[in-house]
Amino acid sequence: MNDFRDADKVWLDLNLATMSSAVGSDTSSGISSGMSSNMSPATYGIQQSMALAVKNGRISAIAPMAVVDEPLLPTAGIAGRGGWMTPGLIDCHTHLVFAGSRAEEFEQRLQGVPYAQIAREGGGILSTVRATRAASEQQLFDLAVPRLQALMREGVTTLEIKSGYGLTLKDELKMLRVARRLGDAFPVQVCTTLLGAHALPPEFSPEFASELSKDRDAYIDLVCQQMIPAAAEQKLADAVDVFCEGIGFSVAQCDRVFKAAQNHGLAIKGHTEQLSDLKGSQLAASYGALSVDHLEYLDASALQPLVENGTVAVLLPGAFYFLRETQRPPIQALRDAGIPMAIATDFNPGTSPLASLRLMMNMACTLFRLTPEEALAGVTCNAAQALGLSDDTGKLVVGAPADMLLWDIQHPSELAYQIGVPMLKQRIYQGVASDV
Ligand code: DI6
Ligand code: FE
Repeated sequence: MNDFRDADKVWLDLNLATMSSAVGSDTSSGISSGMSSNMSPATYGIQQSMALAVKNGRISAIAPMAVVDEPLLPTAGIAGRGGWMTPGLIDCHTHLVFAGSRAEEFEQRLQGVPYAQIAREGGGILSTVRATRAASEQQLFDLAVPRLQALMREGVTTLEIKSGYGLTLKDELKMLRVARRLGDAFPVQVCTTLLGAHALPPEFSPEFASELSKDRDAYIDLVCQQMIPAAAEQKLADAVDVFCEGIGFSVAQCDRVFKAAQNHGLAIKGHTEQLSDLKGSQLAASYGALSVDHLEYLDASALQPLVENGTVAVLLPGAFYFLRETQRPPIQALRDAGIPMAIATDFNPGTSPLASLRLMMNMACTLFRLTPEEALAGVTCNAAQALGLSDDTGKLVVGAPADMLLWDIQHPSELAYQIGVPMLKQRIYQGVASDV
């Protein structure tokens, strides 16, 4: 009871979806316990009729209402009552900072021009690169704010933001500084990722010289010798990512990027197997990658490196949907192998202009056949793991960061079910609540 009396804030009469014993949250079980990710029917780590206390930005106590002596609590300390509480939502893969629009490209694609062809012809990612290079740091910040606010209004308390539309040392660092500033300016945690190896910038393109592969390697030199050291030294990046793809970079080039990232103490992530099976996921996992992302073309028989290295599979159903892909990630194989699955928006102007993590939960269920419980784990505890955050992040457990959401719902399965109707009552970041 003292934990509650001494707390900064207390919430009463809660139903908790703690996610602490939810599907996919036990990553220690590995491949041998193939049932681990799917055996408990929709538990969400539920605890009903509970009280929860917060002190110094962390969850300090969780107890049944029956043992909390309410008259002894200071009235001013009671921050909320009733409803369902979940961990704050974590969007572990976004390209939130960019300038320009790709609406015309959307029209082109609807007329049948493939994404890869648009990219090869200098559109796609490179059109966003041109607009992002031309934009000032302040302009990029201002453009990103409404996107960030849209995610926050839905309950996002942590998100990752990648660079990758600058592709020069100066412009990549500019993007990362904007990402850091967003985290300083708003009540949200921002993790930053350097994605210098996103596309070959025009000045390295074959028209400027004779041999394609030589140009790509020269650009990878720039990523490894200048961007990664500078981003690490200026503490602008927490992780390094690559686009391992025919229209991106080869496995050998990604290998060089990962080595440089490792040498500079940065975490590793990969856009892998989105459009073809180059085996980038296995490479990234061999470097102990936090996550491999997309995975539509991942070979279901090659998951052992992910299991051995505790690499999270990040599913991006928005990009799958927006590109009207038909090849699905090997969900059942990932589930059988006990590989934690996270879900993210991949918010970006080309393949996923969709700033709704709850819509992604819905799509993960409808398009990829995840359960609503797996979807919630995918945007809480498993997304935290994909960002290398502490083990208790993304869960309602004592000691965890007090990033929490209070919902007006009957059951947590509603979070993946109903989209567009406001259900969030309170968003709590580091123990501080704001009404939504
Ligand atoms: N895969 C994606 O889905 C995004 N980047 C990547 O490597 C798309 C980026 C874009 O089209 O602007
Ligand atoms: Fe992406």
